[in-house]
Amino acid sequence: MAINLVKGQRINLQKESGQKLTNFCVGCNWGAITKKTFFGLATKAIDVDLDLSCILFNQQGEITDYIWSPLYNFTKIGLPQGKLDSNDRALHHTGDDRTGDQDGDDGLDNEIITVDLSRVSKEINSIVFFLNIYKNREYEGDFSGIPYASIRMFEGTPSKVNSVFASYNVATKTECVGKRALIMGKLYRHDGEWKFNAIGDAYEDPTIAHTIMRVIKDYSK
Ligand SMILES: [Ca+2]
Ligand SMILES: [Ca+2]
Repeated sequence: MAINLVKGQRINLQKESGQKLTNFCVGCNWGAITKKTFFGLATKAIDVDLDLSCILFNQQGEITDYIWSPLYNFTKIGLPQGKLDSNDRALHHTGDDRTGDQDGDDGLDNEIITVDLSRVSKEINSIVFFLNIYKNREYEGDFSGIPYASIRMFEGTPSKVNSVFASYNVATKTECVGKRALIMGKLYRHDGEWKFNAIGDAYEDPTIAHTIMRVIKDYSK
């Protein structure tokens, strides 16, 4: 049975078999909005662009590495160009999905960061995952307007889910109404073991740059 994460919950990365969860995917599944047109006779999909990202910190809480979409370029405000791999290659992002599921829930996650904890550089002490809504031309709303949006940790590959370890339902959370950014949670080392803290804090951040600055300031330790 997958763990249904509750805001603030801290969990051990231990499977029911007793083995440690080491190789897994952190993914987000969401759908485009279906809108009726022509007096309700036809439907049209409105693209929803969510972005899953993470920032890696050392023990001192200093930003050490990051993953966010390469389509973002914040060099003007002093943030580095986005990239899909961590420097140690332990984490990999499958790429920026800019539309969401167009034909209903396909059961697969639209953006995924694969994680191999055994390869994470020794200097990394925590990895904070977060989700943003990109304000595209079609959708400028909040999480509550999206038909479904969920985040989960699972074993398998981006195209095949073998076993869901934990999940968190974003679109149905009342605290996500009016919010466009979600600090999902943090993988962190504690006494030599990796653990996960389901932070679940939602914010009205207008852009991902605001959330990046927020994570660096408030979630680094
Ligand atoms: Ca996206
Ligand atoms: Ca999907």
